[in-house]
Amino acid sequence: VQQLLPADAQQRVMDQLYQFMELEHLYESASREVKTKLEILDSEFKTKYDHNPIHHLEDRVKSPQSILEKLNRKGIPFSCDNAKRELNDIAGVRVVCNYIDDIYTVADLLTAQDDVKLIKRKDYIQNPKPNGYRSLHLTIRLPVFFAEKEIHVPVEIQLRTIAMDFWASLEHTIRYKK
Ligand code: 0O2
Repeated sequence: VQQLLPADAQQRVMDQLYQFMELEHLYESASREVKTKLEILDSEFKTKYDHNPIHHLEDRVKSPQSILEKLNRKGIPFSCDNAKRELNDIAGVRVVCNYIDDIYTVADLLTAQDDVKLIKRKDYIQNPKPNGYRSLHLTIRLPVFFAEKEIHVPVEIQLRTIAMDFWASLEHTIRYKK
């Protein structure tokens, strides 16, 4: 960067990089909060009923490339501020459950918590997509406490059974290969 760019451009690149690191930390922190809530629910069920509703959890923060593509699709200029303002799926948690009933139990218990605000709910289990995709999608917003501020961060949660997850992974691979 030092050799190729003039000083002011270098500074802009460094500012962007720093903003992206902050953004990544913000959404990773929110994912961790959500995963902890889910792990607590799961372990409570194990203790009380000898049953784990959750088979496993996965999480990811959208890559800069995916953020760029999604903003482009929406016709919005690429910036961290625009990404934070316009995208609710930068942080994503996938909850793979054992049974369909577990999905709705976990979703209801999570969204009933005082600090969790439900923004959007799409039920692709009751109403599968034409290609057969099934999952329950929730977009929630929850507070994350940092040294100097509290930020309410959106997280997209996909809940599905092991079978639905297997199907979605295969379909995703086939679509990607095409
Ligand atoms: P990635 O890399 O998985 O994050 P909206 O956000 O409401 O404006 P969008 O993004 O179409 O519109 O929302 P939707 O329908 O809730 O889908 C969001 C995510 O669900 C996708 O994220 C996929 O992860 C998953 N998904 C949705 N439809 C399908 C499908 O037909 N097949 C598979 N395998 N997954 C699906 P991204 O952003 O596409 O990518």
